[in-house]
Amino acid sequence: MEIRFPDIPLYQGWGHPYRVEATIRGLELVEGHLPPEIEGTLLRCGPDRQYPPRDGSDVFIDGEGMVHTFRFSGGQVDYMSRWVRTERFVLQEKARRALFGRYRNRFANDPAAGSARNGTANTNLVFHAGKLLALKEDDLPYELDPETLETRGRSDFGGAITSVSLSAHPKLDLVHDEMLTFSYQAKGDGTKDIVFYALNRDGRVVDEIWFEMPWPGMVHDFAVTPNYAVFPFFPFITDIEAVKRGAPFYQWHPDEETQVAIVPRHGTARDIRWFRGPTMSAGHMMNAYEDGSKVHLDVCLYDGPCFDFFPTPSGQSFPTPPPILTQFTFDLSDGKPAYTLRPLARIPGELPRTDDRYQGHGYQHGYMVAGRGADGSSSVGHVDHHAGKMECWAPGPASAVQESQFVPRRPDSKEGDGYLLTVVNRLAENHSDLAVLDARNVAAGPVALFRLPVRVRMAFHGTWVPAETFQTRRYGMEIVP
Ligand code: V55
Ligand code: FE
Repeated sequence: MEIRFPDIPLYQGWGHPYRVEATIRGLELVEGHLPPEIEGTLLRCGPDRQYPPRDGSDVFIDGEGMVHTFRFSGGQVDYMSRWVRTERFVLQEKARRALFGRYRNRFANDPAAGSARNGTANTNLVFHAGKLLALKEDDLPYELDPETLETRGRSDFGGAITSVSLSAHPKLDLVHDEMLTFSYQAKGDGTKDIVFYALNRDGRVVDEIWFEMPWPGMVHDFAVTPNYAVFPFFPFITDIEAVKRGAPFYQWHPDEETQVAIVPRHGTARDIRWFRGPTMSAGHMMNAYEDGSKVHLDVCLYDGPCFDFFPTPSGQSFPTPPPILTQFTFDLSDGKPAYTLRPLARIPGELPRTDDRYQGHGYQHGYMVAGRGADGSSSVGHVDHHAGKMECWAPGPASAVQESQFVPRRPDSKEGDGYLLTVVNRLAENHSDLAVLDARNVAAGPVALFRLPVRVRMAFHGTWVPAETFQTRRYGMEIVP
């Protein structure tokens, strides 16, 4: 069987499948100096096609999970990339070809895929309760060896998780070592079930709230505050009968409103408050926090469908302007189901992050991938919510940044006092760099810049694990008032 990737826009230039597992001991430093207090590992995850897709088409959220690690130790940075050996990957490796159909469509699988799960582990990583997990929202996590990145197998936390999948956007409470997460379509493809989980530092489920979504939807991300879990439902809806006939896994329903569930974390499904508003969509939340009787939720919000490859049931797709960081405000005191919207930035941005210690709390600093030039370039954006200002660092022509990771200078540093670690894609030169920015002065550009001889294909999300945390299994971080 010949291996020939189709000539589709997704695979042109930087997007071409890379399929390289690399090991580089000691990246080359080309600018500045590495601050010695950065000790730990940046882990990132993204898709990379193992074999040409079965029907010649692909979407950027599919493809086998490739994990990238940057280990900062003793003044040097080691890089490693490894595919996650999912059930799907291993079967395809033996067959030497793709066996799985279109994105999440198990009805389009080769019979040789049998009853194996579609999960690609291609979206994010989390280290919790001593486990390093690679995540994709349509399957349970895959546990990896933190040292070698060898795949240990799928994990349901020893039977504690009974949903069929777990979100790729868990939130970690870095002070109390809790993981807050959820599963949607939690009883199988096309089901309306959703469940919120809180797992303690030992990986035991301490809160579990099941409820029903308004429809069998896509819930890519959520947000938490000390008292609430916030779930927005945008109308990307699964019609499993249409999927059987070959339709995309989701269809966009412009006639449905946005609905938001505010779930009391320690309450029951009966206590959920529902809100409604105009049809919009989003993948990613920057943060949420409480303010008296109000809950604020900051979202990279699209005025339309954020994916053009999930058209309406009649096959219509819409061009959607780029996302604007926008605050939803829910007032829990007045009993009304409406929310308000307020833009927080003028420059479009995606892949929002914060100083992770402040997830769920009032916060000043946010970080995003900002803007997008005609040549595919983009910038690191720093939003200062208190000053109402945004500053950017552009890495230069034909250079795009990936999602930034904040690293606090010390576990008890003030909010935003630390560094941003950002992979920079040199689109014309076909390699990547790793930039280390002072998070208090993003516009000044990197304090250290490392050059990789290889490219780091677009990864979605990642996490930072301090060197000690791999040993102690504790983050031991503090929130400074
Ligand atoms: C999203 C991303 C996914 C996915 C479903 O950004 C939704 C939204 C990276 O994979 O499978
Ligand atoms: Fe995501």
